[in-house]
Amino acid sequence: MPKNEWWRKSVVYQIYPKSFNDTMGNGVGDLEGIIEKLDYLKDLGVDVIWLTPIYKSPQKDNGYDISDYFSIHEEYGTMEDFDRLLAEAHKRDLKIIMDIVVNHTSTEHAWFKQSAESKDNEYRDFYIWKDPVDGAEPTNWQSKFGGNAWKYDEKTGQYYLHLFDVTQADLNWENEEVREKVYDMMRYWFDKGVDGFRLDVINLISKDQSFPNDDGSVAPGDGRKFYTDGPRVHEFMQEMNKEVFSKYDVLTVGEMSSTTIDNCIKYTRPDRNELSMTFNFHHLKVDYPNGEKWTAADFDFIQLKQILSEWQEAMHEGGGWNALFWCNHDQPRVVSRFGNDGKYHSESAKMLATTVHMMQGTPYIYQGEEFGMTNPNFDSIDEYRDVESLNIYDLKRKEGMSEDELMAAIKQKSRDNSRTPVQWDDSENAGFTTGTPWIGIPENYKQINAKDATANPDSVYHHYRKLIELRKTHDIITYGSYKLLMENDKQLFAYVREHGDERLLVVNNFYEEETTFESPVNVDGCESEVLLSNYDDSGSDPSSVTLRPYESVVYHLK
Ligand code: TEU
Repeated sequence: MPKNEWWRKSVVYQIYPKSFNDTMGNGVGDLEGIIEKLDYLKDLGVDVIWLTPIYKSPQKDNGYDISDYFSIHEEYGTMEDFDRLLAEAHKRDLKIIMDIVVNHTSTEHAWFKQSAESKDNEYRDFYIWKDPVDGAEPTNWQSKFGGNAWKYDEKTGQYYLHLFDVTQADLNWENEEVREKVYDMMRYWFDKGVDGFRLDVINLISKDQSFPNDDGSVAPGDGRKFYTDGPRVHEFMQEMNKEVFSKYDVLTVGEMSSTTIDNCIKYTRPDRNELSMTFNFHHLKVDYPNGEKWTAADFDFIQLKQILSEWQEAMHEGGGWNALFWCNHDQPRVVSRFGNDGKYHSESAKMLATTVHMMQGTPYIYQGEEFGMTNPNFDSIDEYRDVESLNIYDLKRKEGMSEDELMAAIKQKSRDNSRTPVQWDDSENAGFTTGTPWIGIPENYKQINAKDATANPDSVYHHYRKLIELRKTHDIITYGSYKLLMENDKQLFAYVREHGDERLLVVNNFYEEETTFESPVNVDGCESEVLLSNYDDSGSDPSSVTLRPYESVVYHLK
């Protein structure tokens, strides 16, 4: 039975400030814009707000390239604005967690600028510099955004490592001084009163110090096995916990790239003193055929169920804790991805919400998800802004991929799918800005927007409100065990949660065709009630049910 920390019962709302709400008219969201919407978030019922990076940054990767951890990016406002945001949130009993990016900094960060000055600069060892090998890159590792992960520096004749963009240089965690500086920075934000951190790609900080070439067994120059959940990562997490987290009552969620269940149990089991919970992405690769993201493809439903269920069961068993989510700023919109963003928009958005919110863990809602925002379907590369999409476009075109094939993949997979402005209402620019938005706004804002959704009691928004409320009123959602039912069924995602003498039976039809559910769990003699459904007339007897398009029902059995 997990311990009773507050974050186990919380629901987190993710804000991507750039696209949230603009009050200055410059086409980019800002902190004041967040303050303006705090009451909206309070009404939704969430407990915690996660802000993606708002620090000073050249914005090559929308803030994941930080040039100063102690100041606010000027388009978003000032430190005074931040302090006010924190105070206003706390006044409403809403918590705020910051995004901490310490695998890398921007090459504009003062540490990197010093480091690049000369080989004997006192900051040289803050980053990972290597001599050329046979006149070329030190290893064949590939950057996550395409191309080799090492960049040659003319001035000092060495290469630096960048697992992401060339402007995002990896910090050298072997250097104790780096770690101390990072912990100081973390304490600065906690001393200000923030309630937790989301730690960007934190499982990549420990690199294999022999820096070997990748033999290409997964993909040419993949490299991941030499830095993912690396040799000293748990040691570093325990040190960070001891030096920082243990001194505060906070939520810490690690973003874990290509991780394993065993490692995530280690990161989150309370007695190991590392993190509160982890994000993993295995369930969001079910539309990457053979691991390839840049191909337009359908998703594998059986695999989706299998992966989510494996994590549910193993984390429960191992005493770890999951962050639950479909959406974030790096992923396409879920209703367009695994649902139906046309005729069954509302039914499928609600069904998807129920599927993930009834699982064990802490759910995260990404801005706009709560009323079913969709992918924008931009047709031309000129409409995309994301560094990853733009790099990949150049690279794949050079490799000879056809324009049509590539654009189909980008349309489906681009991170910009989730980065279009929040559609607040049906006025010009969806009420996001009075200026020119930094990225286009999908046409459907006239039908899909927060104003209509809050006014309509049958909306996706109100379904999310109910899900949040259920989590607060039923302990079984937080503590119950999980078991997948009918694992090979091609249409139904059904599972059962169990806690004491209570059970929740969660039955979701993932498709447009009707199907029948014959309960494989014995429900004879049980009292059964419908806790939640996306149709208003679902019957309360789960023994044999015909499920309509995207129908989703939660039965409470006692
Ligand atoms: O993302 C890490 C990460 O590996 C991804 O989800 C990434 O977007 C994907 O692999 C690309 O195919 C985090 C942030 O969430 C992301 O926005 C940043 O760009 C990245 O780290 C670098 O800081």
